[in-house]
Amino acid sequence: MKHIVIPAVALGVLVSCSGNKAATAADTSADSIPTDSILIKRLQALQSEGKFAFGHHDDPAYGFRWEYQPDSSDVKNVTGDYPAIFDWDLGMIEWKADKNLDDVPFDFIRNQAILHDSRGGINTFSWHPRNPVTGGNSWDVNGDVVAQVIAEGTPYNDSIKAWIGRTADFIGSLRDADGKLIPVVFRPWHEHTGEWFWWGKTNTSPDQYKALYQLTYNIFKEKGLDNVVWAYSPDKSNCTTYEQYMESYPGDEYVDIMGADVYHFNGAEGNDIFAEWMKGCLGAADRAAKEHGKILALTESGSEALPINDWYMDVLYPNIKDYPIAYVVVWRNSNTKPNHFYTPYKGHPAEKDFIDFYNLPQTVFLKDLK
Ligand code: BMA
Repeated sequence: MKHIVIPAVALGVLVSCSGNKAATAADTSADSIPTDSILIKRLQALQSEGKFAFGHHDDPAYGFRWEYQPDSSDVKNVTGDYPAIFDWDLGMIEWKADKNLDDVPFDFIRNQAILHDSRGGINTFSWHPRNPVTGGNSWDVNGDVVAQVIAEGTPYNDSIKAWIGRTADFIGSLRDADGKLIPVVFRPWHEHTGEWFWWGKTNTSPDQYKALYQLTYNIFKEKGLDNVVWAYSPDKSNCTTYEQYMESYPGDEYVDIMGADVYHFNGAEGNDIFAEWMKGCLGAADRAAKEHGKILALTESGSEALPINDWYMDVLYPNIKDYPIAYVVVWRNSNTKPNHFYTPYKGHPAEKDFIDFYNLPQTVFLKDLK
C-alpha cells in the first residue's frame, strides 16, 4: 500500500494559522473546536508529510459521456478511487437559482459534499457570481462594479451583501448527520490578477479588491460560520513576482491559504513556459505562505484535453514536487463541451500516466484520507 492514513478525527487540539481563529487553552472539547481549524490541521498535516491531496472540479456530477450516475467519477473509473477533494462552484446561488452556472443542482452539490465529508473527503468551493451592475455573467467586465458594490449604503452594496449572504447560507447548510457544520475551503474572487472577471485586475484597484474580500469574510462571520477555510488565489497572469502576488492581499486575518491558479491551457505553449508560470506565481505563493504562516495550495491547474499523454507525471509533478502544496485541484471533465476535460477518462491515452501519478507516494486520493 502506498497510502498513508490521515484520519480527520485524530489530529488533536487545533490551532489555525489565522490569529483570530486560534483555539484557546480552555477550548478543548470537540464541540468548541471551530471546524475550519480541523480542516486547516489536516491540510497542514499533508504539507508536513510531503504529500498533497488531489482534487477535481464537479467530479461526481458528470464526466466524459456521462452525467449524474450514482457513484460515478472519471477519476474513480480510471484509478478505482475518488479524488481526495471535490471542488464545486456556487455561481448562480446569488440569483437563488436551483442549479449553478454549469447546470449542477445545488441540492446535488450539498448532498455530495456532505457524503464526501462523511467518508473523509474534503470539499473546496469557488464562486462565479453574475455581474451585479449589468446583469451579465462573471466575465462581463463592464460597469466599474467593485467600486460600486463596496460603496456603503448604495443599492449595489445592498445587492452584493445579499448575494454574499446567500453564498454564506449555502455553505452554512452543509451539515453532517449530527447537524455540525462541515469544514470547507472557500476561495472567493479568484484569479483577480487576470483581467477576465469583473473583480479582475483592470477593473478593480487593490484597495477595492481588499475591501470586497473583507466584506465577504465579515458577512460570513456575522452569520456565525466557523467552517470556512479562506483561500486567496491569484492567477498566473500578472503574477510573476512576489509584489504582484501580494498586491491585493486582503490581510492575514482574512486568509488561511495562499493559493495560485496556474493552467497549462492546451499545452501548446510548451513545458518551459508552464514551468516559468509555476515558478512565478506558485513560487510567490510559497514565499507568501512561509512569511505569513499560511497553507500553500495550487488552487486550480490542468491541461485542457491532455494533449500531452504524460502531462501528470512529466509536466505537472516535476513543477510541483519542490513546493509544499497541501493540494492541487484540476478543472472539470465536461459532458457537453467538447474536449473540455482535465483528467483522463477510461480509454483515454493518458490513463496510464494518471495511474502512475495516483501511485506516487506523494499523491493523496480519498482512500488515503480514510
Ligand atoms: C470555465 C469553463 C466553463 C465554466 C466555467 C465556470 O473554466 O469550464 O465552461 O462555465 O469555468 O465553471
